[in-house]
Amino acid sequence: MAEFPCFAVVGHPNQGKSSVVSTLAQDDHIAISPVSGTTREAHRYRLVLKERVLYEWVDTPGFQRARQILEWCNERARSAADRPALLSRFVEEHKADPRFADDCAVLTPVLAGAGIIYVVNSSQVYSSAHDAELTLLSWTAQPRLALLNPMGPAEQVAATSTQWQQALQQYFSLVRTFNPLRDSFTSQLALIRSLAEIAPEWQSALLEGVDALEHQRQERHDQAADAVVGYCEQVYRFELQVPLAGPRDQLREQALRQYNAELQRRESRLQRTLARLYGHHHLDWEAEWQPLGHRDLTDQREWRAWGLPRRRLAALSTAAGAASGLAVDAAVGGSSLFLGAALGGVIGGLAGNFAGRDPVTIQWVEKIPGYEHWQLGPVSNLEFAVALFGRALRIWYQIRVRNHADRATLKLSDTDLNQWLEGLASRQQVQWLYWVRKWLKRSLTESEQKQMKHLILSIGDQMDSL
Ligand SMILES: Nc1nc2c(ncn2[C@@H]2O[C@H](COP(=O)(O)OP(=O)(O)OP(=O)(O)O)[C@@H](O)[C@H]2O)c(=O)[nH]1
Ligand SMILES: [Mg+2]
Repeated sequence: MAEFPCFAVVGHPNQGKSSVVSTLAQDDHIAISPVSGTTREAHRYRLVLKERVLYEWVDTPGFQRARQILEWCNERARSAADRPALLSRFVEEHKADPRFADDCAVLTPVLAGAGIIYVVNSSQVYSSAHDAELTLLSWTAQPRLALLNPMGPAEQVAATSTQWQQALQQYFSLVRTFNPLRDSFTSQLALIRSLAEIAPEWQSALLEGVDALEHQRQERHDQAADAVVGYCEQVYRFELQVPLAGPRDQLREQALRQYNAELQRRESRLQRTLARLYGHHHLDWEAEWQPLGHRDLTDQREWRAWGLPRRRLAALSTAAGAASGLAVDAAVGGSSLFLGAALGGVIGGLAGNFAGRDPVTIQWVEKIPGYEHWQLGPVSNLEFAVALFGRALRIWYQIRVRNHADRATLKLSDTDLNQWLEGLASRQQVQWLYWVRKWLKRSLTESEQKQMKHLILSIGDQMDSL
């Protein structure tokens, strides 16, 4: 056995094998495609943390001629004990034969000691071709687990599930369902724990790896929360000065454009930072953000959509305003009374406070003769501040829950964001608003930023259960 756990991910072509490897290895460089036969050779991917190899996953091509290999071995085997050696002999004799190139690439790592993860698209029908693959794999006598990857529609998966369970249970002591595109980090760790059950020699290494991954994830969240706090501090306090050189109206427009461009640049930087933190190097940001490039963030019809509904925001803001200092916890303290009172307040009047106000301070500064200019910023409107912050949290959420096998373009929808913000506990919303209001007046102190970060982390924990 290798010094670290090593599992070959095998099966028919186009079953999601590379997807499983990509998610488990947290590597988005691995080729995944709907074209059958994408993986042509076996590739080893190590998950390394702090210079220690936690696991090695071997991505393999799909089986092609399992039945012929089975026949070849059967003609020569005198007893079951001969089978592993016969398989090795088969590979030795056929490794240069192009007809068996894929099958030899599958069997080689297993015969060299790798454990087996057999992946099937459980929405397909079980066939005798699978029989041959399962028999061959059982002959290697390596630890093995079967993964049902529910790739098709739920009705189809349900229709074939009994068939698969009955067939696979004959060859595998453990059968698990795992969707490499969607299943959560917790499910990924559960899968690794299952591997620990079937491979006693690697049990402690596999479980130590799970601990290390959990620790790494907490660190990532921690750094992500720092990045979000740093981003808000920067964009809220950002000031742009545009010197006078033409008619005022034109200059104002030009200044707004520059200001928007700067905000978008900073948001893109935040996306990249967060993506890198979670090991994503190929997120399709360009395509995703292209349409937003044309949006004018200072057009209220646009940015209002990203925050909380106005009435809700007004009520929460009142609640947050009435809470003072650290008493915000005590004041809100899980009781809905306080919030209820706020909600029952003069909502219309409060909402009027937001209406028609510019999202940022825009002023004509002409104190020094000959140096007149427009100054934009800092952010002065609560709705706009919430919108910017909400977008940052939503970007974090999407990266945080994204599996490395998922290559779809990231999409941020305003309904999603609204629903998600509304889904937070009222207490969290009030606390959040409390800090945003404060932030609009001045920079947060170091200790206030820590409290803000703490709140962001608790919002993040809620995200995982959404
Ligand atoms: N909807 C859905 N699609 C999936 C799932 N798993 C994989 N796919 C898609 O299925 C296709 C094949 O996935 P791969 O991971 O490349 O499959 P493979 O078994 O490595 O394929 P070969 O290398 O060609 O043998 C890709 O388009 C994946 O995005 C899943 O759980 N759900
Ligand atoms: Mg593949």
